[in-house]
Amino acid sequence: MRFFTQHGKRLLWALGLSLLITACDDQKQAEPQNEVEEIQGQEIAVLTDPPSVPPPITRKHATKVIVNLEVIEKEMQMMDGVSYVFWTFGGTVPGKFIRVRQGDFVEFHLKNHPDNKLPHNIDLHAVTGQGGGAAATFTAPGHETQFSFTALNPGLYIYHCATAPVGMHIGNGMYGLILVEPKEGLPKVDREFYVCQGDFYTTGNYGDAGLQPFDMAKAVREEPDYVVFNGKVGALTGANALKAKVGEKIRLFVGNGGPNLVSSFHVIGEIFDNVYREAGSVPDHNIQTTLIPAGGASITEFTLNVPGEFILVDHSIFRAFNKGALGILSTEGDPNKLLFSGQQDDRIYQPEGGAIQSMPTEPAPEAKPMTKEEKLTQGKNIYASNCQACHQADGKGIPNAFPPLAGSDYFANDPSKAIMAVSHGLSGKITVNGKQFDGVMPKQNLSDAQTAAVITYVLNNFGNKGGEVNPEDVTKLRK
Ligand code: HEC
Ligand SMILES: [Cu+2]
Repeated sequence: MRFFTQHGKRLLWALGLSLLITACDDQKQAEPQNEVEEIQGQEIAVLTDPPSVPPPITRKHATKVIVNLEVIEKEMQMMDGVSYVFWTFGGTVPGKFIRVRQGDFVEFHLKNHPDNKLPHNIDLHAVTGQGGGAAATFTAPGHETQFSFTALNPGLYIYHCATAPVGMHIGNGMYGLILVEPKEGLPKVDREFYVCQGDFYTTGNYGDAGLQPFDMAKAVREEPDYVVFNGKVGALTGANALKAKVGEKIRLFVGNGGPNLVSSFHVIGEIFDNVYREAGSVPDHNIQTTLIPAGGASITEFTLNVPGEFILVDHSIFRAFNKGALGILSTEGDPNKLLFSGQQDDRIYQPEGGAIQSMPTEPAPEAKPMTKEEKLTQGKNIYASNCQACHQADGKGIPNAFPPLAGSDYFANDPSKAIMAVSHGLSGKITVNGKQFDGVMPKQNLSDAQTAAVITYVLNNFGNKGGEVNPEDVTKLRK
């Protein structure tokens, strides 16, 4: 009896084990394969500065790859006129782009330049192992450390410094991307670019000139002064814009170093044909905006069908237009009017019809000449609904954007200049009260009587010196 029970137990145990083994087998099939390949030969990794990417890997086998990365603490521009002491992997923000193949055996050397003041290390998200290599690479200034790992999982991974205070090391620019290409490689494209977003915290506000120290309190509150692509306001605009041609297939390797913000990455005027969301292995299609976590990445691909200046933004849009998260992909080539026409028409739109805007019993205001009093009352309303959004309720405008109408010397001695601005629009460099403006004021779709009213209102308010404009004055200038 005793024997039978024991035997039965053993039988059950064996059955359970074999079930477990079968289950494991099934699981193995469903999960990505990452068994270790035989290593053949060795090479030194080609590392590139943003926005360049090392060439695609054509090898069909795993190899030993030696990566030499040097930490450099150095002063660079955060924006023209604003400098900052960045801590970098390789002298740039983001750091050098590293490209290896799945299965590669990576021998990693981290060098901390002797002129640096602090110890640093590296946590590569591509590493399976303690701290992503952080403790293994803790490196004092003037030292070099080494560790190795096998790149098991393909994907695009952030690497960053993980030396305490970690937020400060990342916040000073210590991050970059490492691509582990799948064994079969990535589909061929015409151009690849390296873009990485980061948020920065300075004692001064956005644009305050000079050398700006890191502001720990702002970083803890997650209130960045700068949110930028590739370490600087304008790193990807003007002469630094990314360049491509119509018909080309583009791949963007986009990372987000943080330290705090999540990016809503978008390219204005493009739709991503493929997005490897969070840099996973299977692409989604037809994506407009993709979220990139802090400490994460995304691969986006699209074909350029028409020429234009395609604008890369974090679609948390104040970051783009007020904190720097804006880049340009400048695309040359022949237009295709069928795919995109550009503006084809601009005409007056009056849903109620031009004449029905007054009570039928009263004569239309434009027919009966307005008294100055009437102009002031009507002008006030026109100002509130047509001008105030830009020139502000107090007429003082917004520095560097919208010039003041209050005490403006631009039209003080010649109200026709104000009439011209409203009836024709105004653009290009102008000086108002000693300040230069270079904006665009759209032409205002107002009738001659309405224009006369609003300018009379402006002339008699905001500390201006008075006067009156008649519809005929506008009619004359309108031509
Ligand atoms: C969309 C924003 C916008 C709106 C709306 C707008 N303006 Fe302007 N305005 C501007 C800009 C920008 C300039 C400067 C253009 C330049 O730099 O060449 C300007 C310049 C002017 C100027 C000459 C410069 C100065 O300060 O004296 C006058 C006068 C003026 N606007 C009046 C008006 C009036 C009146 C209205 C409403 C009927 C109006 N604007 C509506 C943006 C706007
Ligand atoms: Cu560091």
